[in-house]
Amino acid sequence: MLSAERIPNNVNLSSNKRLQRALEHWQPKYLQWWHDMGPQGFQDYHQVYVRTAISVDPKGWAHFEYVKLPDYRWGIFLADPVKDRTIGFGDFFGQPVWQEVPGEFRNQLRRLIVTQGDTEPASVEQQRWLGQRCPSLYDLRNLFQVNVEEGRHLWAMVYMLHSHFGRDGRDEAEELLERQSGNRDKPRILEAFNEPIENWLDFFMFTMFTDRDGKSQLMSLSESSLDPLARTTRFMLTEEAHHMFVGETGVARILERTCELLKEAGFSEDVRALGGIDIPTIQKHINLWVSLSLDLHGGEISTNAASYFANGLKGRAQEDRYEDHKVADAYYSLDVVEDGLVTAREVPMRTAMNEVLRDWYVKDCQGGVDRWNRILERHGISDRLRLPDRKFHRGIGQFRGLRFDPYGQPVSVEEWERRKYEWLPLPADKAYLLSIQNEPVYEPGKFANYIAPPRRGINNLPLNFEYVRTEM
Ligand code: BYC
Repeated sequence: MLSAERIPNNVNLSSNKRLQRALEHWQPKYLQWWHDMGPQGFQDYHQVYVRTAISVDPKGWAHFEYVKLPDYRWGIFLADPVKDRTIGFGDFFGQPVWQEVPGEFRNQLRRLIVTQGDTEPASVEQQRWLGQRCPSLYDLRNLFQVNVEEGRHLWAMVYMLHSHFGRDGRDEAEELLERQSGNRDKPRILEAFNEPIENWLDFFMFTMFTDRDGKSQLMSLSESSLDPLARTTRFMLTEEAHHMFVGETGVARILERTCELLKEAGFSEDVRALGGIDIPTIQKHINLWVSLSLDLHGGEISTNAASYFANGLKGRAQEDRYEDHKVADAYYSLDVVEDGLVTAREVPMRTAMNEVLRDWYVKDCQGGVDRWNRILERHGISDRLRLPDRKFHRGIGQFRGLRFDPYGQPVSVEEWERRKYEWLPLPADKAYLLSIQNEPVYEPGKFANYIAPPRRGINNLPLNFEYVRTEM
């Protein structure tokens, strides 16, 4: 039987026989998936100092211990209920929230939950080889922390499917383990989750920008009228914060080291000659991961988004900050492409909800880039990093297939072909990054040459703590 000790939870698992039966069937398949598609080379003989959520109060979810990865206790948690919560937006504004899925919204809700759920195992698959190129034990431990929590986020969505969607939900839960990132025949649903993450600059950019889409999507789902979905995503957000910390500080530490190397070389040397990562390469990776993550917000004009909002399924981030929660007759001024030209057009706000969330996302990303630029400024370096324009390198929405430079200026096919590798990582950039990451750094307290140590260790432990140790 599945015990609360094995699966920490606050959903009364021990008295819910139906959920237990569904999970008993699914869990062995999950563990097999984790073994085959999870961190490669660290399943059998390594102990990792990770945080396990054992309850939703701050003490319980920040519980640290050494764990063998396959023995991690993936739990199921909903944030505490809000008393007398009512629907916060859309056509049913003000009515009591739902504890069960209304029949008429079953398909839409299932689709949202499956799309969210699909990203979680996808990211673990994308990152599964990184441990073998890690810049330090501290970073290795952070990678695994992110991985086990993405695994737990999958559990959170599977809990929703098993508890609220019957047979269909159980089938969907199995399919979440069958699609595979980058697989030509059964790929992951959203495009960014099929991109390879081969090096640690990609990983830090992914956790900075793609996990931040996780944040914006989870914030909007945490407004949902389906209360169990709102509560489960609210708790997921607490874990998401650490993932973005890993991304933002990871890039910050690379930048810090790049600045030091530049200074050592009297600002004249190509930083690659000193084994560092040059600023243009960092900018190209920003351009790549931001454009992929902008796509994750869906089309600018979307009847799906309008319907999610109208039906109260998916709101805006921080819905209570808005005055008008029905948004029945508001308009949004959007850049559209007409006859090959970009022009502003007013569209019904409900159809522009993906763009409204994208606005929130871009602003949140900008804050992080500003903090990176302060590092350059502090070192007296005049280069600045920037977010690419929203039209650049888009694969979804109106700008899909059109060509714009990172400043948002249209460019011809010839110019794009000639200059795209000024803006996006070139195969040779990838080869360079792999070359400096070939040798993993497994010695406690040591860091690869291209990255500065962090300011402090995990859970107030020193930097030379053995965050990942080999089992005797
Ligand atoms: N790639 O009306 P449209 C995270 C499809 S990340 C491929 O424009 P909609 C995490 C769309 O499905 C957050 N296809 O879009 C981060 C539709 O298909 P159909 C994940 C795409 O539906 C790091 C068609 O294009 N959570 O948690 O308004 C590590 C037209 O759709 C893409 C969610 O996404 C794409 N990028 O919005 C781990 C929340 N974009 O109907 C985890 C749930 C769109 O023609 N998902 N399409 O077959 C949603 O809210 C919505 O599905 C989307 C799309 C925002 C993704």
